[in-house]
Amino acid sequence: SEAKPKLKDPVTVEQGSIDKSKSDAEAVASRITYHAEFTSSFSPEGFDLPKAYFATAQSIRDSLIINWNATYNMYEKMNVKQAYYLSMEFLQGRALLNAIGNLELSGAYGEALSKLGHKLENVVSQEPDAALGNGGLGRLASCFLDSLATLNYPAWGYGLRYKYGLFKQLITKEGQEEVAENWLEMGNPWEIMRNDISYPVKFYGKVVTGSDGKKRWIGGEDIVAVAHDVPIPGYKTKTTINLRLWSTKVPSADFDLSAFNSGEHTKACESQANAEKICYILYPGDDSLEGKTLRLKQQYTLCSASLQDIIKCFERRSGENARWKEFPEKVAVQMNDTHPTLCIPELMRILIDLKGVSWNEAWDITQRTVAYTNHTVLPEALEKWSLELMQKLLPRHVEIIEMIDEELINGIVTEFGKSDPELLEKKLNAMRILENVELPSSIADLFIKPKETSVVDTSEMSKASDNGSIADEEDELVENMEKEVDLPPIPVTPKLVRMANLCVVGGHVVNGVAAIHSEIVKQDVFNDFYKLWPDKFQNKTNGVTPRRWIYYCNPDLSRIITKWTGGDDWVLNTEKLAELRKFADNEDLQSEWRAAKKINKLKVVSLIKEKTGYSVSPDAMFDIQVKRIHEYKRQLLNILGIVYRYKKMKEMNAVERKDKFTPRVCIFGGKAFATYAQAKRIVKLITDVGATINNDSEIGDLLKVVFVPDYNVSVAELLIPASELSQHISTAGMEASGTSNMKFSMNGCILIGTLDGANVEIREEVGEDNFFLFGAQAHEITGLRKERAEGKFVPDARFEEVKEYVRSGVFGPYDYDELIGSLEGNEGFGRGDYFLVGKDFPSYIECQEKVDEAYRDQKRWTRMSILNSAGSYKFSSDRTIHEYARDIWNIQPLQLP
Ligand code: B1H
Repeated sequence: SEAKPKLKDPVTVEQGSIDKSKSDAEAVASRITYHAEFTSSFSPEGFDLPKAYFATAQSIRDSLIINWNATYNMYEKMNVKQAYYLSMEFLQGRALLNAIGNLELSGAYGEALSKLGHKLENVVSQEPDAALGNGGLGRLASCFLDSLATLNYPAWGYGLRYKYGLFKQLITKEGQEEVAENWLEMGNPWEIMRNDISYPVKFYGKVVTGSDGKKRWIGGEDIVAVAHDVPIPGYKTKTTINLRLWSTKVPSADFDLSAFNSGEHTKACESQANAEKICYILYPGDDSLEGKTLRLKQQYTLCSASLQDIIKCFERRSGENARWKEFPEKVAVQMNDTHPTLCIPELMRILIDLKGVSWNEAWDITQRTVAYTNHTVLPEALEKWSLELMQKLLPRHVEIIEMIDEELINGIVTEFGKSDPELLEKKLNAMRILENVELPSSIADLFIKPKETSVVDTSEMSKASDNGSIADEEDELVENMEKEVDLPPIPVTPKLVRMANLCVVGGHVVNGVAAIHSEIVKQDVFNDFYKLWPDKFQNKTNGVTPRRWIYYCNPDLSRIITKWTGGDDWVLNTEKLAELRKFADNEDLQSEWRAAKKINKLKVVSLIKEKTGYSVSPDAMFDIQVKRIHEYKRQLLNILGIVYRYKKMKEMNAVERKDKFTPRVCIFGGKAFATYAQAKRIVKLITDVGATINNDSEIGDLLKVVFVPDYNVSVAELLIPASELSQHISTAGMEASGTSNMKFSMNGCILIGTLDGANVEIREEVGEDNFFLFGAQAHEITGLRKERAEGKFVPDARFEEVKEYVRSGVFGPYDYDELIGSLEGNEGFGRGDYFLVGKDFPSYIECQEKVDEAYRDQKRWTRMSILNSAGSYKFSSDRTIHEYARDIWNIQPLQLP
């Protein structure tokens, strides 16, 4: 009985994880069959692939739970400072192969499954992608979790458990269609639902002041957020950190039993449905007031539940010694973009209203705890919430935000004095958190106002309009104008909360995500703040995990790297990749390198056949652009370049064509936001161009154009290893960083791109000769737009020719006027070629000619390819995470013995 563990003893890592000495295929197989029988949600007979996937995942989950518990217990005991990464998006992709690999059990699992009649790779591909994100921002969060666990940093992620992942994209004759992605339909073997970890979250209601002078937020709508934990295993370490995702429900007492019994079923279920829909989908459409309200509820749920959890943990770990001013010594909260900005007023509210901390101390604690990462400088993407909506939904938070704004105003007045009212007004307008909200009269009196005649900015209005108040004001405006023709226009000025300004003011660090982007953040977007608080601003160039993005997705290349760098330690120390440089011209390495690429290309040939029906040649150059479809990312430039190429081919005879052009398969992938009409037209054009070119027997394998539907992490894991050229061609200054550029480069793909985002640093690292550069630079863009607006821009004849060709109907009857028209004229945003496709077109197609030439010399190309992998080591998210840990969070690694 001595040897038997008592029930209350926690299972140790040694007891629970698969013991290395016994981790042979048999031990693994017996675990899998155990789960197939006892924890499976499948019928008893048979062991087909879906069941094999679940049983396999559950068997590895056991090991993850053991390691999770051990890691958690260590953090509890050691009470070290922990970082919390709050994000509306986590684009995790599949987990099984990653978990098996990180626990170094690939061999055992491969063998065990083959004994059970399956191939590991087939089992792995059963897993649906966890697509709780839409693009780079969410995938970055997932790469960060991988690095945090691998590097043994005490850290957790917090997000929402969306019932439906990012929509599934169908490509039909009409273009893109969206279908709900029910990723949880078959159950999710990775999550552990914590029924005992839930927090109340409140909306609406009102603020009252008690007899003690304390504010209390009462009434309103109450929901509950419930924790679901997803273990995140590090690579070759026991550290297993946590991604805690919240789902929402009503407090159980809220079910209206009597309404249900009296037949009012819908009414009885209403509050349930209301609460649950918060976690239905990521980024619900927000054109309606309901949509906006739901998005704000999502953001607040994430912030409130996570902070309550973090605070509870702080109190528990600190015990009786808990002192609030030490909170920032135990907790670092990172806000992934502005979506979790409500952390700031929520932490203030909890500290002041619930914990009795004074305003000044709460402000000091909040500022020292939170930090903000900016991911975009596009003005329309910098979130602004209607003050009116926020006031209704979160009345106490608005009081706090108003206080913060007032203190900021006072600070600005102190800083700049009252002697130059014009300068002061400029600063206040740029820096205030509240927009279009009156200044305190003592300050407003400084400015003698000329009569208001400001023009209404309709684009801003459509984003900011919330509950019809703007429409009402507009109606009133029209009515007034009809009555009295001479009336000056009444300014329509919705009151707004600028979330980014709140983040800059409320956090201790603001960081951009690539060197050039961080400069734009400092010199342009937040320049007034930068001048005031230069030390607050930092750069943290993004990175990607080399585990998922080379080691697991490209096993053939990985074996070669391991062989030529003398071991597999490059997976943890990517600097070792640089050792490939000295072999860049070695013929043996070159031929192995090309063979690996060929194997990966063959996989993509099958993928393309399966998903699109098109047959493509594995001997042609694979030229890939995969990312969200957006005008600034300029898929339009790419497809117009292809159209130009096709037109030139058609003008030549077969011999000339073969002489001039290198055979290419041009691959596109990416989703357009469901309501982004222009992006959807771009998808339609790509597929129409593909349909014409791919069926043109004269052209054959010289040019193919395919749109791979439903681009996601798993599709990326196939495409990136097979890529030879990839396109990162955004209008300079508009792509904050990009992260696929890093993944492509690591996998020996050569980039064609503008000097934008992380391209700038990639080019520096891999060498100018190994990067195809074209296009205008960021500092020229404003001037170029001005030149256009003044009608001084003369488009290149080749650009005119290509637009005309599309309009001529060669690619089908679809009316492309609105798309092509956006590249013409001289007007505002999205029109008058705002993204400068026409300006960059000549340098782009000339650069593509250089690509053709380089590819013809396969030795030269392979050298460039090797030098890309070798030079990509800086872009490991391990490097990025070390920098965040050191410069922002001040956390130290802590490893299980
Ligand atoms: C990035 C977003 C984003 N920046 C709002 N901003 C969204 C903002 O639907 N929304 O509300 C969705 C996404 N995503 C990306 O972040 C940048 O464009 C990339 O350049 C960058 O690499 C990535 C990670 O930093």
